[in-house]
Amino acid sequence: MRTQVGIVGAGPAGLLLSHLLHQQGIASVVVERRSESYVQQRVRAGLLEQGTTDLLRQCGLGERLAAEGLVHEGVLLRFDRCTHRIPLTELTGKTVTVYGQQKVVEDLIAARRAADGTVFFDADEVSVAGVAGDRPVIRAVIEGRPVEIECDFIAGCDGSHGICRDQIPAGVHTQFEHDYPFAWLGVLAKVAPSTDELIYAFHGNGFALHSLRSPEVSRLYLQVDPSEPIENWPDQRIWDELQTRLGTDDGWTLAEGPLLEKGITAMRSVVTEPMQHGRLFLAGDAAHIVPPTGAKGLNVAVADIKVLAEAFASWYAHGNRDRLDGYSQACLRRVWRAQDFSYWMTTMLHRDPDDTDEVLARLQLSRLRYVTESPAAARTLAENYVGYTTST
Ligand code: RFL
Ligand code: PHB
Repeated sequence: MRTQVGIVGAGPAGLLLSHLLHQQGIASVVVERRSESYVQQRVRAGLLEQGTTDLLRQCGLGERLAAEGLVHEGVLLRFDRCTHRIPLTELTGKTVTVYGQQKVVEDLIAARRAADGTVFFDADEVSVAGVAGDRPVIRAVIEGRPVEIECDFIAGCDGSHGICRDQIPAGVHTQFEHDYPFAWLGVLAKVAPSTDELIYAFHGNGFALHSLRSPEVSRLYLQVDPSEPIENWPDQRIWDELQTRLGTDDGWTLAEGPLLEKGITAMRSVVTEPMQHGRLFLAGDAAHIVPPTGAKGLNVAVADIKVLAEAFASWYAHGNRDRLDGYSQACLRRVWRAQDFSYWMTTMLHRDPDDTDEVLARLQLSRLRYVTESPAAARTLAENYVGYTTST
């Protein structure tokens, strides 16, 4: 089999790349190791920056987004049992939209299907070879048969546990990594959200986040110890802890409901530099991971794909490799800005288990008060939260 761009991974990054390439008349094949239903049901991100929704609209994926996306003009910070609003739109002119990553993936799969795009789900033994030469290949076992796909280029969109990153030789790339001493327990609850805007809460017991998915479904998160098994968190303990951490003195109440899903995710910051080698280009979580507190992961993945799709278009239309050669450099400034913002939000809002004398907690409270009192500081948060576009 032959194609122009072979794509490993059918997450939002891989599917969006395939969709954008198709719109430029460039052929691609997507190879995914999981089943289609697994990929469509995986509960993850929820918050899209305006740059992301603009791109989705421009490439023909705006219809359901307009009908079901919840557009937000502000975000709430809660500490000392009080709520403080950061007016995002007033401060930046931009909005953010709550639209589950699952829906983005569903929309992309529907678009690829409508265009007769090739997406192989349930692929076994996926491997990649020859990225330093002229004819890289993706090999896999698909429906029990070995398949070899010859490509002009390979896009590694296979997430944080993928195989593509390992194709960059150790001496050629550097992996920057930082682990955090906390994890997130995330739940999806069948109950109307108790808030119209996201609430990020700092509490002595740890961080909590109240997000939304739809008028009937809430998404909530709790900071937990990364070593703690999910079995330690029966549903009622989760609600009790959410009530404690999100509690206020102004009469606000948190409605409880049945939990549809729950899972624990460790928090890490990772960046691979450069994000390319020979004919291999990494994008999204395959190249970088951010802690979720800044809601940046999916948005940075989409930003990578925009740059990469334009670089492929420039190569295939004009034979010009400059944009492909400059891909990594073009992406990394934004990646590090997202890393810094995510680190800043994370350390401002999580309770550090080693902070026994509570010095850090005092500093965090001071920072939170500053961010909610000073228009300059609030603007810094707002412009990063809605998506800061660096000048080159
Ligand atoms: P994905 O989504 O992980 O997709 C990678 C795909 O590659 C497949 N794969 C392979 N396929 C073939 N062969 C192999 N050897 C393969 N190995 C892996 C996988 O099965 C998968 O289908 O990466 P992608 O496309 O780069 O997308 C990145 C986003 O998924 C991620 O950054 C976000 O979900 C992060 N994130 C958030 N981002 C936001 O922008 N806003 C948010 O509000 C937000 N909240 C979150 C999040 C991530 C979370 N978790 C669970 C990590 C909240 C959470 C809890
Ligand atoms: C989500 O809705 O899943 C979500 C929202 C904001 C974040 C992280 C996750 O910072």
